[in-house]
Amino acid sequence: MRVMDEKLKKISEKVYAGERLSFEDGMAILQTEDVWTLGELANHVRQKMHGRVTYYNVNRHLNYSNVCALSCKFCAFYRKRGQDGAYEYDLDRVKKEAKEAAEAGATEIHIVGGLHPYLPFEYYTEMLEAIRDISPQIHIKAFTAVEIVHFARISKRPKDLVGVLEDLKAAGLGSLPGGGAEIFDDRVHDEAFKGKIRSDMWFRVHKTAHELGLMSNATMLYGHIESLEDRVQHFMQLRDAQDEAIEKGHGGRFQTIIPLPFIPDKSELEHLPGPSGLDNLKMLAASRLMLDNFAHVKSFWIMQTLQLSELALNFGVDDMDGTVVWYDITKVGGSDTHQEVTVSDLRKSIVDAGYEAVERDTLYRPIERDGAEWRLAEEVVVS
Ligand code: V47
Repeated sequence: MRVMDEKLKKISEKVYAGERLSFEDGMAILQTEDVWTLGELANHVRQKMHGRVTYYNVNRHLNYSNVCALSCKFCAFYRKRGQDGAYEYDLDRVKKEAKEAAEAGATEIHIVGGLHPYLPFEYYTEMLEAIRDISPQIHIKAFTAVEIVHFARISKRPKDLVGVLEDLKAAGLGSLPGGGAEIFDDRVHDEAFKGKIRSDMWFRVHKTAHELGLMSNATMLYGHIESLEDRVQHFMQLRDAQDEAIEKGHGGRFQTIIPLPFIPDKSELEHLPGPSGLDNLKMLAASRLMLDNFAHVKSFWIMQTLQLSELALNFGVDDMDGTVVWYDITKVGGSDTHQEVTVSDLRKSIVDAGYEAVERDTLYRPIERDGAEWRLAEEVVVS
């Protein structure tokens, strides 16, 4: 027989009363073995916010280079220049990828790369301009906070984040992805990703973007050397920053939290086991419960698996992202987490789980699609 965790009883009262949860509540959530009650609570919030709707999008990832000045222990992607497997795309390759994405009906290109030591700032603005010229309709979600800080350095204005973001925006940047947040804790930072920006800079970049009216996302990389306290602290800091963004009312804010389970293979932390499936479910549910001011919780199925993502729709998740193309099979470039899915597989997964599949653009506006042609659903109603 199922026994309800006593600590979840108090949390349950708060959740049903719509009250904000505390740090201690966050700890109880991550420590509980009563995963079913946790799921019910996260699902209650999810249903209140989104009903049966589950979002997905048709996007392409563009990893322009894996050459990186940093050597983060958790990362299996980076290479040093000249090392076996190191690559960087020239503009022609970027254009080819953009053309393919547009022809495949993608609504978004998600761009991330390493901190390349030699490419000039113009490489990045030209990349954005080239994509915008090929398809003005595609939303460009690009560059993690650490890349933005790198651009400020290479364009010799280390303190001028506004200038850098304005230049990128003028060239076609639509929003910032949530990567590079890892875990907002200095001990973990110094041990696992020393050299990368600390949390204060990550937040400064996102706050600056929000002030310029740009939306952004947030991630948490968990299941490596961090503690449960670190995870809850990470939630609290994100929630505070989102309160501030909403209060300031500049228009920009965090849209989505994407908890990322650490995948140990081929990283310097390969000896660690990585999180379990249960841990992943708990983190998705905890994200929904702790981040009451975030509209969306995304299960990045490429890291979570499609099967777990399907189950997670009952644990607080309302969004399934991934590199999906409407008719085609596609792959994530440059990593060992290669998986393939068609849009119909993804939709089937959502419908089989009892939910309504809604295609969205990057800003969570519903899409009307006819093959590779698409437009915003509101536009259809208006015209
Ligand atoms: O920043 C690196 C993480 C991130 C590993 O904003 C790893 O919509 C697991 O941020 N195991 C990139 N994770 C991915 C990312 C993302 C993905 C999907 C959607 C969005 C969004 C953002 O992946 C990196 C880093 O935090 N990462 N190495 C690893 N071994």
